[in-house]
Parts: sequence; C-alpha cells; structure tokens
Amino acid sequence: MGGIHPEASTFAGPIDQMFMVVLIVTSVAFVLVEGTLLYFLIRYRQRQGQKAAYIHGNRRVEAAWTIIPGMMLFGLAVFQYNTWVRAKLFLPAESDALVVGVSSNQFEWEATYPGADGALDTADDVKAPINILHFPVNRPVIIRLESEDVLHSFWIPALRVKQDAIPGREIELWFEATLPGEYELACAELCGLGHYRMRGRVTIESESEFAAWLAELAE
Ligand SMILES: [Cu+2]
Repeated sequence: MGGIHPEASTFAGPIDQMFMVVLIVTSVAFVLVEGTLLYFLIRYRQRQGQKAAYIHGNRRVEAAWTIIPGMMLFGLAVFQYNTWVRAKLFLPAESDALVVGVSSNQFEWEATYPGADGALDTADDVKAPINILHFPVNRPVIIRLESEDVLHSFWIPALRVKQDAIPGREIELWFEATLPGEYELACAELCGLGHYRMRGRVTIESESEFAAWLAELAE
C-alpha cells in the first residue's frame, strides 16, 4: 500500500494496514447510519392528516445499537494492540540504538547528538543546525523529546512517527528507518503564529554517511 507518504520505517506497513481497516469499518458504519437517517427523514416526514406516534423507546433496539458498535470498537482495540505495543510501549535497548535529544520551541526543532563517547548529555554532545535531523538507516533510533514552551508535536509522516512534546516532560519515542531519503518533519500541534515555520528536514542515510555528517558537525 503506497499512499501519499513513502513507507520509510518498520512501522509503515502495520500502521497503514491499521489505518485502512479503521477507515473501511468507519466508512461502512457511516454509510449505513447516514443512509438510515435519510431514509427515516423521508419515510416519516410530516404529511397531511398523519398523526405523530408517541413512543417510549425500544429496549431491544437500544441494546443492539449499543452492543454492536461496542463489539466493533473492542475488535478494533484487539486488532491494533500488537502494533501499539511495538510502537509505543517498548523501546529498543539503548545499547543497540542511536539516542538523540530533540528540543522544540516556538518555532524551531533542535536536535542534539551524542559525541565520540556515544552517550547523550555529556560534554562532547553535538548540536545539529536548527530544523535539520539526520538518522542512519536500519538502526533503531530513540528520540528524547522535550518542549521549552508550549505543546508541539513531532511528526515525520514518512516514518509514521508522531508524538506530542509537553513542557516539563521528557518523552521517549523510537523508530527504525528502512528507506534512505529526504523527508519532512512537521509540528502537528498548532503552537502559535509561527507554527507553520516548524518544518524540519529529515535525512535518512547509510551509517557511513551519517557518521561523516556527525563528524563534520563536531569539528
Ligand atoms: Cu510547534
């Protein structure tokens, strides 16, 4: 399934599949419900000489329209569970991953990379230029996301990654890119007048290209 965004991470397949299933289920429900509404509007419209009926409700019908959608929602919840757990609950081991700090503010993204010691929050950390992010392909990346002021949302559609940044909290998210290329990072939370400027460029590249980029920054 292609869609408008390339499938550039291990999340892309399962998340697109989940999205499509939810879209189909909700579309069918929408057509059925709105169709019934339209039918009833016409069938029971006001007509000369016809009296309105006084009804107390119908327990069976009410139970049905509560239980059936409830079961459908429960089914969707079960269906998406594995994908949710994989994407959101368990982070890869930090020893296998690249850990990057991303700070957001009105209206910029700023990424901080570990220096030669491989650890973040040490003296040799390397700051990337504003709104520029590079990640290696085929290696898990853990982002430590922070906001310096208001709510922002870290969104890289090609990687199927989206996470709110909340002032006062450090939130970790992860992904593994699978397709080298240049992708867009956007803020998906209306955060002020300059919201539209929070557009970053994400470069997914080979380990050696990534290492060279980082080495050049560290100079
Ligand atoms: Cu923002």
